Amino acid sequence: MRSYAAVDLGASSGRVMVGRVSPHSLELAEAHRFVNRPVRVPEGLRWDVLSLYAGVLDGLRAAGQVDSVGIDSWAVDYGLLDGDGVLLGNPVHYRDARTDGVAEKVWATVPAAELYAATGLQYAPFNTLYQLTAARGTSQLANAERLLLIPDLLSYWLTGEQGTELTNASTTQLVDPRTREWSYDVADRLGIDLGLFAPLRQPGDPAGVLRPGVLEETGLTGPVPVTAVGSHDTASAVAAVPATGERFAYICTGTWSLAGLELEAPVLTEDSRAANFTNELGLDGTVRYLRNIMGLWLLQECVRAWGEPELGGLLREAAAVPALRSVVDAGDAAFLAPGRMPERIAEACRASGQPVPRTPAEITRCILDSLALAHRRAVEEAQRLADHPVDVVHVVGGGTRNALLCQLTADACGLPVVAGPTEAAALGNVLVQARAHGMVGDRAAMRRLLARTQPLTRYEPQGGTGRWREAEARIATR
Ligand code: ADP
Ligand code: LRH
Repeated sequence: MRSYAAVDLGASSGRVMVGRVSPHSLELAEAHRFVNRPVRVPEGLRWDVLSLYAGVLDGLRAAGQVDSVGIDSWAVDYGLLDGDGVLLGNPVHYRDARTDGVAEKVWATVPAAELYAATGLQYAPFNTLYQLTAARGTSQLANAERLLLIPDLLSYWLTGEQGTELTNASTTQLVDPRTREWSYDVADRLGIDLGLFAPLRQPGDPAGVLRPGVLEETGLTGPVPVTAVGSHDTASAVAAVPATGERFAYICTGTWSLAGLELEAPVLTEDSRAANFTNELGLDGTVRYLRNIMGLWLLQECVRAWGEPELGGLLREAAAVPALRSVVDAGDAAFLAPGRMPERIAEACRASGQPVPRTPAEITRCILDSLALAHRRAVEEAQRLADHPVDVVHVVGGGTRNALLCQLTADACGLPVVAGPTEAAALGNVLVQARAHGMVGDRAAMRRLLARTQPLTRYEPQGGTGRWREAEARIATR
């Protein structure tokens, strides 16, 4: 039996979990959880990365002695360091408005179709490539000598060693998914200096040991190795999908819904680009072929606007609201920015000629129906575009605690949903460390261990998919 600490930072909360692993058992316990609250300063929306790092240290202290530490977080964002290795300002939040209108400038140099063929990434305004283009000419970027993605930045603070973990690097839109190396041509044409990035490292690679100062602050006894994991939280979550065969789709539900397939090779066709599917990199040469859907962010923002009512009660009321009265396009980037979410959802319903949801219960129902509809669409289109049929949809992440969403997703997809684990990213993080240290076997063995040890709930599809197809027709685009 060995213990591994998984630092997992989501957009809404961070946690340090401890996984106890043997070849036949897997237990996960929460050592510490803390809010991740972005801060709006005069220049825009920023991550409070120092408070996140403090949460990591508190978590490691609470975790106690472990055999290794791994870090994963949300994708695309980064910190810039000067020549002395000192952080230059607070990392910019991917929902910041600085990337508004930037894509068109990029496409004037590298047309969108060429960019997709080279990087396989779906268009999202916040891909690191667009963020770096938006940052051009700022004194911060001019003074930067190193760029570290968020998990790599925290790993650097813990160990003093720098690297760029591959799964998260693939979300920058600067990596070629065929070679799994930097896309030198794209970077060159856009004037992006790849020398800013530390060398690539793979999930499972050693990433240093905790510094003496960190050992002192956390009360741990060294040496404690840090191990690179799938440092993109979605890569870790997909690694922890408890699938028992090949014919499965997954939906990682949290702040975002990431819905798609695990493939052996990228799909870089024009149809795939038009459908806005992404080819992010996963473990062991796999590709995470998926679509980003706004996810429970829509509900988080409404709940914030309503003064944080209790979620359980709200979901019970939403379950009693008639189904599919109004739906919005939960893939629409118009919902990306924070603020006025109940009003924006009502406006979208009005604009598409549907009844306008008014009460919190009605708006919540509209969000959950819309998410299930977007899940259906992504699962169906991914199968067609990748020619990879599935028999089951695995739902993992915080959304597994929302039984109504899981049932609606099964109904909309017309497929059984297997929900769980809830802390999939942390489990994927733990298992990649365990594998690197020889405690578990290959990816299939990791999944068998998950399927055997983790509580899972099965939802059978009900009611036929006809009414979902009808609702789909009400919203013009994805
Ligand atoms: P992230 O990692 O992106 O921060 P999580 O995977 O932690 O997100 O999921 C957070 C979401 O899980 C919340 O926005 C909420 O909608 C859902 N959730 C959390 N707890 C519950 C609960 N008790 N009942 C229903 N849904 C829940
Ligand atoms: C989910 C996630 C997702 C990214 C988004 C920025 O936490 O990593 O995969 O697209 O955050």
